[in-house]
Formats: sequence, structure tokens, C-alpha cells
Amino acid sequence: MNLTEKIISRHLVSGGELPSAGEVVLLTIDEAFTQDATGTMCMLQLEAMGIKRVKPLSVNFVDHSMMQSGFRNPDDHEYLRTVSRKLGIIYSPPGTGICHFLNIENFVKPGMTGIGADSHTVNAGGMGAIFFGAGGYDVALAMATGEYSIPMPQVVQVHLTGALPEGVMAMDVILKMLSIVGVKGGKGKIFEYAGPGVASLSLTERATITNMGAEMGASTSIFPSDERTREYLVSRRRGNDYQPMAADEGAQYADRIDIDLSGLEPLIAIYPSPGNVEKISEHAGTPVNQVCVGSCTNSSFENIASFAELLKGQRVAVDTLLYPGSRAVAMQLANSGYITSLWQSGVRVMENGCGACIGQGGSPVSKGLSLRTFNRNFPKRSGTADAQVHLVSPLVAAASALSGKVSMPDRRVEITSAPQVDDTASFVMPIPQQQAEQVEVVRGPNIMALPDFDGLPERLEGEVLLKLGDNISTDDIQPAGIYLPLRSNVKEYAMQATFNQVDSTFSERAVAHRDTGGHGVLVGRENYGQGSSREHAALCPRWLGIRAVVVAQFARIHVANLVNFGIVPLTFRNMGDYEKVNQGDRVSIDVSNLEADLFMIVNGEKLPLDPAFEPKDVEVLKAGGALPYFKATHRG
Ligand code: MIC
Ligand code: SF4
Repeated sequence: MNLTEKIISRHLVSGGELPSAGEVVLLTIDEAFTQDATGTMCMLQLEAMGIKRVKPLSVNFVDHSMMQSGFRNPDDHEYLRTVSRKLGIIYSPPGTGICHFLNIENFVKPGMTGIGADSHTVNAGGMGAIFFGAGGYDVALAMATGEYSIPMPQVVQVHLTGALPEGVMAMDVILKMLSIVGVKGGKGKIFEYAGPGVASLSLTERATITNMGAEMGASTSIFPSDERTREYLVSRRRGNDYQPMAADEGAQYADRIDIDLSGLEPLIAIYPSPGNVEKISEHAGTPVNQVCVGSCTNSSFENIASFAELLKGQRVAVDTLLYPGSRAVAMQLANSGYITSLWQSGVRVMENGCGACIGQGGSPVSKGLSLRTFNRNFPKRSGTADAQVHLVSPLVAAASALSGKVSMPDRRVEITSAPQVDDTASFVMPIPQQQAEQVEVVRGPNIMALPDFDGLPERLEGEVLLKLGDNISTDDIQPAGIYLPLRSNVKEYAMQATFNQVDSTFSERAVAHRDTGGHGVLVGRENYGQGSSREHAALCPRWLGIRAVVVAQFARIHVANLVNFGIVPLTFRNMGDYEKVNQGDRVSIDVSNLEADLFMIVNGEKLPLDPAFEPKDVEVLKAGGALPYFKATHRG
């Protein structure tokens, strides 16, 4: 068996044979977690399920909505702190660090399964574990039941040979992968890294690579667990959590990709997509206005120490912001003298958290170019509508920060190591259930009740409210950044933000259509819903009256979120039909039997559609979404 099959077969709820690719598989889940921007909605749904205590190891991290300009974000955090205490969930307060980074530092063990309400949950694959990103409802259900179902992915081997040359980093490996696979080529796949090159990569380098598997639309990625894994766990005083894990000799894979690490060079993902990968050498000399280092992709001690080493003794030429991955990393940087040297170089050392990556501060100047070691450069995500973001490694970020232009690292860096530090101020651990039941959950005015949604009518009759193109991301559908404080307030978030950067009239038009009894329809093309796991990109459109989305192809997590909120996800059987539909057209779709042939009637034509949902989703869609379905089937 390959490593993926080994871990999955140990976690099959029903035991027995491994399912074939595409078949829905129900897995036991060892860990489930959220972060604050997805966590409040997840917790509201968990509470609505009537759950008294979570089953698997569960964590609520606070790392995204860190700006406290007003009561909303602090209200969300207080709700998360108290609801965690009530339900037996570990709480990670603001300042502790980024969820994915903290997860590998503290919780993930080789061989585990997990899901998290964030697309980069797949970061944990660097530890030899199978972790998936999912919407908040699916995470709530996993916390309640200890189970998660997913179509069984194909396993693709990524065979690594050689070792990274000077100046080339793990970021360049995953950018290379993106250049091979593209932003949708990972759909339905697990990338399993193997080969003699694996041993040359440290655990955090591996996590950089698995992290950005999300940008290829992959279900997840995984590395074997070996001596390098042990080394990391020992450094975290978690040596007992180590167990070696690898594929069997001669294991079978659906496909294979070969990468010679020694042959790589520094790469750059050019705005507006992580998939636009080019060589740094082709862009050298382009003026840069800002440099940002950190995010769940590149904020390990090694990453930041390498960045600091290259800067040492010199001053940055442009605004340079750094976000350490965790308080433990920040303390290690302090103890090894790097925080001081970073300050001396003029770097702004920011809070341990997502920060500029999710547009919570750190926006670039108008029409500026920001070089970031992050994983996404979608339009407007930085908070400055006309700015551009390119993605690079920490060494390229350092060289470019010094020169003010896209630059190659020009010298070798040796980093000074320092012992890892325990962050004793961080996690709030669960209390015994009897005590927990007495805890009062604090719901400030920012915590709004979940909206009620009705079941699916027999026929959807309404208007195409937006016609969109390829690669619409959840940042296009439901922007984050300055809107994060609205994550617990569906109505406000929908009215202020849904598609507002695509068409500022959308929310008003949608509500007017909904209130006259219309069923809103969205039309798009390839890779619809790429990017984040935020279920608000389904929840808010549903609140605005969207009942069906018809596209060429969906991204994995988003399609599950649409089902969870009762929006029917459909694909054009004949792609040419996309041209026959226009914004503003009246459409009609008979959904009385979701298992029958489905058609969209538009402009007097009958266009055949295919379901993008699974047979198991039919009842959920009919009930109007996952929560109404859960309540109906778990009554009494
Ligand atoms: C992101 O990087 O887009 C986020 C913010 O972490 C999202 C989650 C969210 O929108 O809350 C993700 O990746 O899933
Ligand atoms: Fe946070 Fe950015 Fe990672 Fe999302 S991608 S979890 S916003 S650091």
C-alpha cells in the first residue's frame, strides 16, 4: 500500500476494503479544528446540533480576525473562548500563532487524520498525517461525531531526488509543482511525496510544500514520517509522538511526477494567481513597494532566520512586515538574536497571526507591488484594489527588501540555531464535563443567531443574477480583510460584501429578486469557488436568495459548502451552453427529482445539466441544507 492507503484503511469507519477513487469514504477523525474567522459559525452550528461535548481532539484557534478596532472581533473571541470551555475544546488565544503552524508544533502526529475549517489544514501532511480543509458545518459534524466523509482521492506520487541548491527554498518546490499541475489540476488527488530527496527536507520545509497543495485544488498532500520528523518532534519535546511511516516498497500510484530538487531555481507566482509561476530571473529588477514575510506557508524559525540572516547589518529599502508563525517561533527568534537584528534592519515585527495574508492590516500602497511569502495573490485580497501581489520564498523576499527590486539572493546564509521554547502562556485546556456544563457562553452583540432556511421547492424559477468567468475564488465571492468582523453576522456580511468587488449592485439586486419570490442563479466556468474553505461563500449567497450555481467545474471544498447551505451545485453537460446564458436571463430548473436528468430552461432552450453533488447529498439539498437535515433526522 502507499502511505495514504495505509492511513485511510486504518481510519475506515466501516472497516473492510479500501474504496476506489471517487467513491465516498467515511473516515474516523482524530482531530478537528477551526480558526476564529470560520470558528464562530462552526460553533453556532455545533450548538444548534445540541452537542454537549466534542468527540475528537478539538481546537479553536484565534489568528485571523486580530484587529480590535471595535467590539466585533473581541466579541467573536470571547464567544470562542467560552464556547470552547463549555464543549471541551482547546482554545488558542490571539497572539499564540497561526492555526496550521501551531497544529504541527503541538498536536499533529504521524498517521493521524484530521479536518480543519480552513483550506490550509493540509499543511499537517508535512508530519505524515492526512488532514483535509472543510467548511464549518463539516467540521462541526466531525467534532460531534468524530467522522468525516470525502470522495476517495486518487493518490499521485511526487518523486523527489537531489537536494535544494543554495538560495532555493521549499517555497520554490511547491511553486514548481504549481507550474506543473496548475490551480485546478490537483482536484480529486492526494500528492504523496516520496523518493531519496525527501530526507533532505526538514519537517517545516515539508509543511511549506503540503500547505500550498491547497492552491492546486488537491484534497491533501503527505510526506512520509522519518528521521527528520523525529528530529522535529524531539525538538518540540514530543519525541514520544514519533512513529516512522512510509509507503510499502513497490506501492501503486495513479500517476507520478518527478522533481529533481538540485535542478530547481528561485521562482515567483505572478499576480493574480498562485498558478502563474515564472523564474525570478525573468522578473529581476522590477520595482517593489512592500515585502511581507510569514503566513502559514513560510513562518517557521528556519524561514524567518534565513530571511533575517540575509538582511543582517543592512537596512531594508521598502516597507517590510514580518508575521511569525507562533509565539514559540517568535521567542526562539528573540533568543537567537534575530528579532533585534530584524529591528536593526528596519523590519516591522508584527503579531503572530495571519495579518496581511488575510488583509487584516499591511495593505500595500495604491498601484503598488507587494512581494509576499504567502500562498495566495488573488485580486483585492491585500486590501488595496489596484495593488498587485507576487509570491516568493523568504530568501527572495529578503534580497528584494534590501534592493527595493525583485532580486535573487546573492550570498549563502548560515542560520544560528537556538533551542525551541515552550509557549507556556498559550492554550486553554478543556475542563471536566460536569464543570464545563456550568460555563456560561458569552454572546456579545456581534454574535447573531443562525438564519433559518426553507427546503428546496419543486422548481427553481428566477434570474441569472451574475455571469462569471473562470477561477472565481471565494475571495471574489465573499471577501475577507476588512469584512472579517462580520463573520458572525450573516445579514450584514451578505449585504456589505457578497460579490461587492465584482459587481457592487449584486446584494441589492439579489435581495430584491429574493423578496419577490425569485430563485437566484449564478453561472460560471472552470474551478468555481477555488481558494479558501469559508462557508460564508455559500451561506451569504443563500441568505441573498441564491438557490443554484451552474458552472463548468467546482473546487472541492466549495461544492460541499454549497450543499451544506442548500444551494444546488450543477455543471453544464455541454460547455458550449455557457455561451447561451446571459446575466439577467429568466431560467427555470425542475429540481423535484434530483436523481433524474436535470435541465435548465433558458431563452426557449433546454440545456442539459449534471449534478455536482453526491447521491448522499440529495436529501440534504431537499431539506434546505445540512443543519435543517441534521435536525430533522436527529429529532428526539
Ligand atoms: C484564507 O487563507 O483564505 C483563509 C482566510 O485562511 C480561509 C479561511 C477563511 O476564509 O476564514 C481558508 O483558507 O480557508
Ligand atoms: Fe491565515 Fe493566510 Fe494561512 Fe489563510 S493562508 S490560514 S489567512 S496565514
